[in-house]
Amino acid sequence: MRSYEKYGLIPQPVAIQAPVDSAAACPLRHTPHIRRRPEIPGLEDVALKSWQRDEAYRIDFLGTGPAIACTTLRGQRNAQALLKQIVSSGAQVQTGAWILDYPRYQWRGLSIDIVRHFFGVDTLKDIVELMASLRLNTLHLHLSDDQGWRIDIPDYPELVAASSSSAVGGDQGGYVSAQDWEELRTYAHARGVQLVPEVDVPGHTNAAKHAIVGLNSSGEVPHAYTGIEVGFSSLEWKAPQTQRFLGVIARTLARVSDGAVHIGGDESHATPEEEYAQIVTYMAARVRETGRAVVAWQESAHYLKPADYVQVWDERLDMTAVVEAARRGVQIIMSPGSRAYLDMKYNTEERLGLTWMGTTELRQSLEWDPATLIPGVSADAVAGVEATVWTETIRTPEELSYMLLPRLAALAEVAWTGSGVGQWDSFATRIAVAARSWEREGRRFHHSPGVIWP
Ligand code: TNX
Repeated sequence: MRSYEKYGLIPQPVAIQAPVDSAAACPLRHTPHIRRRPEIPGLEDVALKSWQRDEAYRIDFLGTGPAIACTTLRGQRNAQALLKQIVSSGAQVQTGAWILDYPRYQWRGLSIDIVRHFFGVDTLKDIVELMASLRLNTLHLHLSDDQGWRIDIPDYPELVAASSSSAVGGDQGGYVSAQDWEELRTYAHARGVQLVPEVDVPGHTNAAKHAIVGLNSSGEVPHAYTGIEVGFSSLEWKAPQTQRFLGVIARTLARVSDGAVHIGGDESHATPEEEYAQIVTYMAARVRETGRAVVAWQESAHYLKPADYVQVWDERLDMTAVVEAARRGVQIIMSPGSRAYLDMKYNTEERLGLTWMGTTELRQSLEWDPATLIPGVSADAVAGVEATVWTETIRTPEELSYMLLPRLAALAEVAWTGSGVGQWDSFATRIAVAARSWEREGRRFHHSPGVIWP
């Protein structure tokens, strides 16, 4: 075990200097001394992007306690999250030690499907806490799908009235009110996590069409849906309410977003190509008008503009449009199904999860490099990494935790350090220490092979 591995740091910081063991221990429980300054000692000559400098920090372990140097509150929060991991590990740090750190990718996310099964603000807050501990900064919430509608839209009260109570398998639904959202947002901001709301169009819209007659050109609404098929529903460009609906959704989500609005665009197998282009183009334009950034799944890559984001999820599909988008200046978020889909089963024996991308153990979530995943997409075009969890089979907060952990920690390591290739041995040692904190916090996690769990 290398000396720093006993601290259970995840993600691994850029540089750690540990002095000889004979030095006196730093009193870790002293409130850290925090200094904001224009330059962080040790990073003066490192070429960093301005957002990286904002997130960077240095911790010196002194005889008087830890001292944090950072340029912004973001850096300070990152430092505090790391200090918390050290303290929870129970290990000592000698005076004279220091840590210098900054992230490789700016977008370090987790997306949660709260439609197939509903998870409310208390569960989401708990996940925000977990994210902050892993220095993740983006919580993307999937708020609409065939099975339900999960956010109150004041201009269309019928959405939650008619479509929020349903969920997969006839289970209980729910929705997030404006007040719930603000509560979650305040909580997330205090921990450095931004919220990205998603309403998925033009597919995955059975619940919207069930609630709003005017989204159906036939004038008849479809039945509520509680199965787990995908790709059968579609908005219709010519239906009387479609354009108004898209505009209202774009404006409402822009108001509750922290910078980006996700418009979906995936698996629209029931949408004719021409209508797909009309709807995605129209919706993206409505979002851009609000000043928010557009995010969409990879199928819509062809319709996105520079400064939009495209989220890659099925690396088996043809990547031509994604590569072209990246060349135009569209930023890429990497959520490859075989690595980042935390609803895939760990192994074939598991009760929970799906297998359309195979099974995914911890090591597979770790050992990949977003910069080389898609030939033709340059490292500079990659904005970051997002883990996703879809909840067709996941019904309780305990089950959700079990699917997230330990794999979310591997994705956080990739997003922060840039690549998990070659990191397994070190990671496996560190995660065994980190898992002791999860146990204390009552978080359920899967005991992936290759780790000596507590
Ligand atoms: C694909 S990923 C979907 C979701 C499913 C998920 C299940 C994506 C953009 N669409 O609708 O829930 O697979 O793993």
